[in-house]
Amino acid sequence: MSSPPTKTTKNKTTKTAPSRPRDHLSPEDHLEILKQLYLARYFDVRLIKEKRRGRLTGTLYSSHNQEAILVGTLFPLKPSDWISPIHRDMPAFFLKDMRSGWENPDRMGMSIEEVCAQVWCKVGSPGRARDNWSHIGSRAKHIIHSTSMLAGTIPVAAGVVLADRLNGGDAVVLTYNGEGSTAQGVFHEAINFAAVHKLPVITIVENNQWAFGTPLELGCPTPDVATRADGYGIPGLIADGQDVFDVYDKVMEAIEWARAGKGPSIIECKTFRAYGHGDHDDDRAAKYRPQDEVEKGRSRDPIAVCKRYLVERGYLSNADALAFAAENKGAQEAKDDDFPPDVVAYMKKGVDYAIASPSPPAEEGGMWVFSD
Ligand SMILES: Cc1ncc(C[n+]2csc(CCOP(=O)(O)OP(=O)(O)O)c2C)c(N)n1
Ligand SMILES: [Mg+2]
Repeated sequence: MSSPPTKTTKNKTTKTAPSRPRDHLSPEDHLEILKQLYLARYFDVRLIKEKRRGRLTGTLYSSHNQEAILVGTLFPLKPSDWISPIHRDMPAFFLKDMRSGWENPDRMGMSIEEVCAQVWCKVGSPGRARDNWSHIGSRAKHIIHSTSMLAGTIPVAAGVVLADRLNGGDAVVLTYNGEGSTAQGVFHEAINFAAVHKLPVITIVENNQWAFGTPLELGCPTPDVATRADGYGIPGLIADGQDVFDVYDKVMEAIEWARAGKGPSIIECKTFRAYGHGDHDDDRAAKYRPQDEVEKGRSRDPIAVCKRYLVERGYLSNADALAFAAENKGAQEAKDDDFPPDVVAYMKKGVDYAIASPSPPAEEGGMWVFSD
């Protein structure tokens, strides 16, 4: 077997490293990536505010502080590639294939209207009010339906790309998982299967240090989840989950490896869960997590890290970097003025659509459950 592209190593960011995948991105791509970070953050901020106004029911699972993982993993994909998001990844449903145009109805991602209708439990949502969150998918858009069984989507993803390969395709699949899900038996079985059959399954582990109320050291025997890749003979990469371009580089490396027929990879993105497990857990999380740990974990805001890099590279002026200041602000502090107006307007379309949409009729309750 040929050796993996990168051994399991701690992330080392070298400013002058030649020809990293990011170096092939245009200045416009760099600015688009920043814009998408703002959008993912604004989605979260806006929903938290809506919930506090009493306009939403159900639980919100915040991706605050983890946006660089979503944007950095989705940006390198081809439209025909597959994704398999779960509860922490709600913006992934609309961020997928945004490079084909935010407003493009044919792009291979869900519209902001569909995703907001899902959150508001309205007609026009993929789940038609059976859930307010991520239990959705779209075969047409190549988004594998999310389930609540942690790591349970990895074998499904392996099957999807196996079928694609048998049909002559070259699609890869990104599966999203928290570090907690790596303790599941199915995590091992699915990656073992993918490794044996050299399937293009890229397992993203969002290591945010907490699995509900369980800290990393009580769920994982090693601080680096990526080392588990060694047991399957596949690459295990560690990315700085606060740095969208480091995530992008590592995912590109895994995609090239997978498309060349060499098989799966695990990419562990180091990050920190900003809030409680869900908004129902915020008050408890404030008690079970030491305040200094939370402050440290939130101190490298992915928007700030991205902006700093863009300024250093000359893609963003200092004045433009200062124009919007969403970074290092909680949902209550952040105002619409802290975000680019097109980001606010895009989300508003989704929210307005959802609020104006009717609820599904009660008779629909048995749909998809009982056959006629
Ligand atoms: C097999 C299984 N066990 C338990 C649960 C309940 N549960 C839902 S989310 C969660 C914590 C997940 O933590 P992690 O995988 O680290 O993801 P995070 O929420 O931190 O993003 C648990 C225990 C579940 N959904 N599935
Ligand atoms: Mg976690």
